[in-house]
Amino acid sequence: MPASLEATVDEVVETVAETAPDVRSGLVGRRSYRETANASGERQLAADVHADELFEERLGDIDGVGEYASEERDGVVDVGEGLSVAVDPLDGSSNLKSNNAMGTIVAVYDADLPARGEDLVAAAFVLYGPITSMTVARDGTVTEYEVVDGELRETEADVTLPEDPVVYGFGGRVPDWPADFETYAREVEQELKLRYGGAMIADVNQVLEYGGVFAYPALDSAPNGKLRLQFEGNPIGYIVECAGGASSDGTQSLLSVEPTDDVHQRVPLHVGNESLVGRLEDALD
Ligand code: FBP
Repeated sequence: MPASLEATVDEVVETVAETAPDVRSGLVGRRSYRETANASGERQLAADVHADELFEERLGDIDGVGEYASEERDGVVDVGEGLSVAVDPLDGSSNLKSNNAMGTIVAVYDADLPARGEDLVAAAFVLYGPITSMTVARDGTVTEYEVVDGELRETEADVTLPEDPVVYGFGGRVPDWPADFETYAREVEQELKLRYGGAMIADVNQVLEYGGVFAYPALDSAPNGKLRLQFEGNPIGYIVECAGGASSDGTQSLLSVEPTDDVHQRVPLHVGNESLVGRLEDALD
């Protein structure tokens, strides 16, 4: 990557780390739903909107960032010239009511939005758990940090999925799973331990830590699943692949999925150890 792009990515990563404590402290008192829905028709919490405003203002201000898009707003915002940043400001925000983990996901594309996963130059997520951590994928490697007073302290230099998988988590109601996915799920549940918390970032971080598979699959009622390609599928696929795992929409890597002109396009999402994702693709054949 040219040095100027590297410098912009550095600034995006630092800005997300600096903003994470403000997002976290801003959760207090913002647990109620607003009258409005987001672009995908989902109810918005005051916390979703607040986090989106913080990221738009700060990431949009970076020289070298040209576009900003977020799950919480309809269109792509033109903020200058350069890389495109797509953000899920509060992933799993329905967990706020029950005071459980949530995350922020950031995708940095060297292309206009909506972009292909193959155009990503970096992706990262913040996990608001008992501690705030940030996991950053770039140049083919994944690094985990703790965020302390808005600064990054490295905790793991080369995050790699363990070879022996331990955990799985699958979203959607079981009666809504297509029969072939259910057959696969029944096999996996004989082998691994269930870990499903309702925030993808927290569930995927368990897969990065312990090995396994996370999926929000195609549903009978929603053939493209629930999660969004630009804000969730691409960055999470990129991070898991950089950590030595695999990603799939059911037939191909998430990074190869052709974007439509809808920045809120949904995609069935499956990530984890290569063997488990390979078996999933065989099962869905
Ligand atoms: P939001 O980005 O709107 O929070 O939706 C995404 C998400 O919360 C994921 O983090 C999670 O995996 C999934 O939806 C949970 O959905 P469900 O409530 O159907 O289990």
